[in-house]
Amino acid sequence: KPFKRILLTGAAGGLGRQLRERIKPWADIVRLSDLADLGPAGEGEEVVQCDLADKAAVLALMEGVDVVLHFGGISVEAPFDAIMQANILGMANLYEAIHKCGVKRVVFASSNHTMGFYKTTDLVDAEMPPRPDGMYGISKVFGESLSRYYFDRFGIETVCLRIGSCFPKPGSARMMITYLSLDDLVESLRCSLFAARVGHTIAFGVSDNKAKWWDDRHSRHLGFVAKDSSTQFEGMFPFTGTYAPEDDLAITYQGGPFLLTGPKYN
Ligand code: NAI
Ligand code: 15L
Repeated sequence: KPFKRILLTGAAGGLGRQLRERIKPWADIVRLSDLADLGPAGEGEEVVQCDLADKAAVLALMEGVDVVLHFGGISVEAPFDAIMQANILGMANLYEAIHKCGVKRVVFASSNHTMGFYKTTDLVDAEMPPRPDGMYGISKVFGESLSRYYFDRFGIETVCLRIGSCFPKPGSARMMITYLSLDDLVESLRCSLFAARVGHTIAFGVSDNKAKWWDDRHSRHLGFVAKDSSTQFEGMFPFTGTYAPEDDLAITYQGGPFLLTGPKYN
């Protein structure tokens, strides 16, 4: 197999549980990690339960790892304290361990919420300045910036995949635009891990949906071509013509409902 050991963080999460089997062809051993229980290790698996905010535990977690798929952390808007531990301190711990252990490449599950304050009429690309839509989006911008530094300073390659909405089906009219199928996610991870050279790349993780907010011109070297589209779910979200006034922000900006939470500083 191409890699000896691949580390998947966030392996007990919605995406991690799906990826657990799908990434097995890529490495002799898949090391799965999460704060939450992962059940027993299956064949070709190692299971390590740990908190990303625990520096010593994260260093031990990285021992013997070739490549990392970093999906662990807080995945929605939340009080800043929680985001700070998992997504900011956790990210710093992760990259320090990656550097110390000689890991060559990382795929970081970033988010469309790094750009959530662009308007739904904008076409966004990876070279436009980040405009996060809350503490969660800000923490992902931190992760993108941190990984950029580790590439510039130490040559550790990272693909920051700004995932749209990766769920079995779109859950709203907005997600018809942001939908990423699981198969397309797996393919974008495969491309990110196996492309000859990725340097520090910011890419958008989105299927080939009819309406588009994101332009992938700066990540074509990954070779990712989406095969799926949200059109298969067309008709699920007919426009009713009426919105409550408090929904205005959610309609005007790409971050949608994340705009309505407001900063959760505490
Ligand atoms: P999820 O919330 O289901 O999974 C995240 C996992 O991280 C959980 O199992 C949780 O226990 C773990 N975690 C949280 N704090 C931790 C800590 N301090 N230490 C160790 N583990 C911790 O989220 P989901 O949907 O599976 O997303 C995975 C990743 O992809 C997240 O980083 C999320 O921000 C990102 N993403 C997901 C999108 C989606 O559409 N599902 C869209 C954009 C980004
Ligand atoms: C994200 O970043 C979240 O992790 C996910 O739960 C969805 O809310 C997604 O963005 C989205 O924008 O739909």
